[in-house]
Amino acid sequence: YKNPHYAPGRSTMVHLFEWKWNDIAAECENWLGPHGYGGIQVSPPNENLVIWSKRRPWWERYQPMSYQLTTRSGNEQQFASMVRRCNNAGVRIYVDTVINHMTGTWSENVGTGGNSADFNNFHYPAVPYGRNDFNWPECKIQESDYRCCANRVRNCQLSNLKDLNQGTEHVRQMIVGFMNRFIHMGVAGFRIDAAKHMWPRDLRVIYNRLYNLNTAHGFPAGARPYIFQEVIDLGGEAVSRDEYTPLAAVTDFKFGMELSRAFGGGNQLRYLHNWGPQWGLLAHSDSLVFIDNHDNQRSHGAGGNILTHREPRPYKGAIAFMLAHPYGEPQLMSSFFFHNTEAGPPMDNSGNIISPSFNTDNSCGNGWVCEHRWRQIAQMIQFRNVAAGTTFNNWWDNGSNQIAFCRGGQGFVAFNKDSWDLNATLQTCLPAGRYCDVISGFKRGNCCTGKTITIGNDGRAHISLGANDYDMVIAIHRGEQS
Ligand code: LM2
Ligand code: CA
Repeated sequence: YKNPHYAPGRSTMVHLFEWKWNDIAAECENWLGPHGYGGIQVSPPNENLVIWSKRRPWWERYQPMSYQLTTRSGNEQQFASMVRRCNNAGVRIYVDTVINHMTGTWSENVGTGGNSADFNNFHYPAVPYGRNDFNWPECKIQESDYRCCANRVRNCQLSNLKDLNQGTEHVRQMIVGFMNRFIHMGVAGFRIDAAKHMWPRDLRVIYNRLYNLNTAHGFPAGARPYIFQEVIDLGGEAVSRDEYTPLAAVTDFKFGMELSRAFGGGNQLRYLHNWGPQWGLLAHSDSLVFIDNHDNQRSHGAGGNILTHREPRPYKGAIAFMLAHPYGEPQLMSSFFFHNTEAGPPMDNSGNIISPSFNTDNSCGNGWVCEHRWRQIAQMIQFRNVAAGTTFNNWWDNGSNQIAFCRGGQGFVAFNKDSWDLNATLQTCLPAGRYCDVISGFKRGNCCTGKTITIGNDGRAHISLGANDYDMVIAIHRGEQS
């Protein structure tokens, strides 16, 4: 369950938060496929409660009404067509799977597929679920439970959402059936929402009943789905991430917290020389890593001081470090702009999501940030793909915030977060030649629109990275030589 099964030569998953299925299919063909992306995390595809009383917040999608596949992102047929088109473009789909709970109690009770529920009686006829499928008697998770009481974290309600009992056979069957429909349609795996709030022993039963990935969609015979479990563990809680790593991969929230601290200014970059498990991060093969996610970029979930698109310079630095460094299975966030942390995606007056538009410089419009299209981010995907399987070597630092490292003869990066220029001749692991920096520009024909870096016969290169340069990074690799 720890292999994302990316197509050969690809890496990195992007979370296209609240995108519509048809738009994702087009994005696979037009952008993600051609730029070497490995996969996409999509928003929950199953019917959710429509919450007009809060002006259709993004979080209504974490309130399941049924397992019918009708949401603001599209219907089942559009979902299936997206999976087919993305797989054809070499890009895998991973489903955000909300199986810990059903909707909370609201004054409104109609879902995106037209179904409704009788909250007081725990009755969700469109699944169907009834009273016996939920943990009973009802209790609500209190802040103090996280320190003391694993039992309550698993069996009480998270944010008042009706808590399913995954220990019962009926609930297991409904969840397994729901997930297997996706595997049949050709998805490559799942994000398990709120995994911390479910018992590992129940999740194990569910995972073991899943089909192998569909060979008709290009997966090897016998491949198990990639599963990454959302467990927020910054230490000191009754539930630990270590209970989940024996099952499948786990989201590592320390990763983004530490890199945000380093690139945001709270810690010196030179300390990153031993980045990885020595920083208290998960073992490489267990971890799904990211800088920000849809929760913490708006202070939900783990919250905290996390870099996002709102602070583009340090954010691009942190992302470049994540993608250049071999540690972890990286995920990118692709956002919509918001002022209010509850606000849903760009929508019209009827609540329909408005598609992104695309500008001639490849950026997005209509309220979409599209971090995955930023040149400095998209071109680092190719860096990661070219450097795949190589070692981490030639670490250099100046004793504070200027650092550099090389990737086994394939790529080299340097960062300058100091308030003075970096001007140094550094040893790289690359063959002699002229390389085009993929951060400051791109290669057009034989010409480089950004900085060109020349590596001599001794493997050394003069690196200059001004304190006031537009970006704090230089990255070169063997795929962009001139
Ligand atoms: C997650 N991971 O474990 C998601 O990443 C996170 O986005 C979800 O919370 C959460 N679990 C449940 O799936 C979000 C959001 C909450 C929101 C819930 C449910 O962060 O604020 O709770 O989705 O929509 C909302 C209200 C809350 C209310 C609750 C129940 O904010 O005040 O509780 O709905 O109706 C009374
Ligand atoms: Ca639970």
